[in-house]
Amino acid sequence: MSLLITGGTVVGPSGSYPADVLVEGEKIAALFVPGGGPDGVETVDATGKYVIPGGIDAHTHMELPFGGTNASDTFDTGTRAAAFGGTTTIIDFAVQRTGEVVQDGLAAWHAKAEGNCHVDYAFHMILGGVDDDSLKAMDQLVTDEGISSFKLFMAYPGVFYSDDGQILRAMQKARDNGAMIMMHAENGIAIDVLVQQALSRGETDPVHHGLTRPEAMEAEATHRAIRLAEVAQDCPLYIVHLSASQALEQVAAARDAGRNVFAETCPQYLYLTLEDQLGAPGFEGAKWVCSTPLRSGKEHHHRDLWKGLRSNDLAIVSTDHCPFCFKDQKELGLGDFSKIPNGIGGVEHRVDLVYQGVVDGKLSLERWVETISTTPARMFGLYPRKGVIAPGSDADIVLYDPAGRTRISVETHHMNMDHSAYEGYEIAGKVDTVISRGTVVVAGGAYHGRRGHGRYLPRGLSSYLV
Ligand code: DUC
Ligand code: ZN
Ligand code: ZN
Repeated sequence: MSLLITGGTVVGPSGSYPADVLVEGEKIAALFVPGGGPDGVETVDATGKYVIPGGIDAHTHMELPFGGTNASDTFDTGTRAAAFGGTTTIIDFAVQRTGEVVQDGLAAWHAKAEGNCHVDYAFHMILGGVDDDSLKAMDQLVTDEGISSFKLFMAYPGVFYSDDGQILRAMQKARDNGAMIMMHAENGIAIDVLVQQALSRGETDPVHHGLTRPEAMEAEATHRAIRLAEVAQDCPLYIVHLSASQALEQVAAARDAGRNVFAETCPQYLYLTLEDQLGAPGFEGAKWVCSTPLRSGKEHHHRDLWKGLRSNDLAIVSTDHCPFCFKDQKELGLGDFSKIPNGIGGVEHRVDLVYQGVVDGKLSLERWVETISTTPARMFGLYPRKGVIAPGSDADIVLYDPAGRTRISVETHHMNMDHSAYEGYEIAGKVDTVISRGTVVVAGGAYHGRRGHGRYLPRGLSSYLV
């Protein structure tokens, strides 16, 4: 089936220009000067709208077992919500639990996702234990399974934690096979001491989650990860969910020195604060317990992160979508903040929230598209199949209406959560139409997609490898 998108402005990292876009089957077939496309083809009128490549959320956790419960979005509910928000690809984290065979963890993730996704999906692999077997498995995943990135944790001792020796070994392996090491950079051993000390003083409210994970612990771990990657002959390193100015300084210094170091941030660190959300009265702040934590609005983190996005020291905005309901899930931590499951849901709102940065003059239109779609595709081996409006690419296309408005609320969102981290936020723009591999899945606020439409995407190596 053919579809001609007419009258819109195509936006990509290198510029914006009026063009009509012809979709044939699942692919983009051609771009035309306005009015230059074929006759007799079904058309979609994009007059006044931006025509952008579908969003790619490179960091989600559907159904993640965490803190005695599971993230509340399934691949079904989470990818449907993603589609509503203009995200047509997710890269979720398959998990190898400590002691488990890596390939078994991967098979379990495929079983959760297969046949359930509304948009395309790929996997990174969390290594819960680096040993001879998992190091060998890294090669097999890169070569045979289309998984070219591995997440390690400097946080969560006893759960996902890797020590420095394990991290170094995994980095050396990645240097050899071309994979990317993704790092949760917080000093979990020291943080656990601070947590126990706070609890013993009777400091049990959610805000203490943030206060016991200070900026210095993120900056120190970020620095350590960068130096370990240097020892591993400049293994490609990607810092996930970067939240703090001093951690950003470490990344910027490494990049200035020409190092193979990249980083992402998330909307929660661009908009929400330790005082206003995590510090909400009573137990309310539990909604915003995530790690890394929200940072103080009295410091300069938020401003610095926007600047980092402009300067490319921050390459990507992902969500770290890891939703838990307040009732029964966040409530596991009543009376003890350390038992609150860590995570915020936002897969539906990333495209809008970063667009608001364009409206606010913090980001260019082109950089918006780059940080939410093109760079994630390049960073994680999906380009040019994804992340660009160009002939031959998958027809994952969003028509975005700059004259529209979006009000974020639990009443209207599609994620499986009983609250919204962004309740009441108003965005001066709106996702209008969403096309996934040539199929219109969202139009006029209505859903036309289906569970099972989304396919697994084996990935190649990062385009940014040096
Ligand atoms: N951080 C979170 O907030 N949730 C899941 C895992 C993580 O690292
Ligand atoms: Zn993490
Ligand atoms: Zn995460």
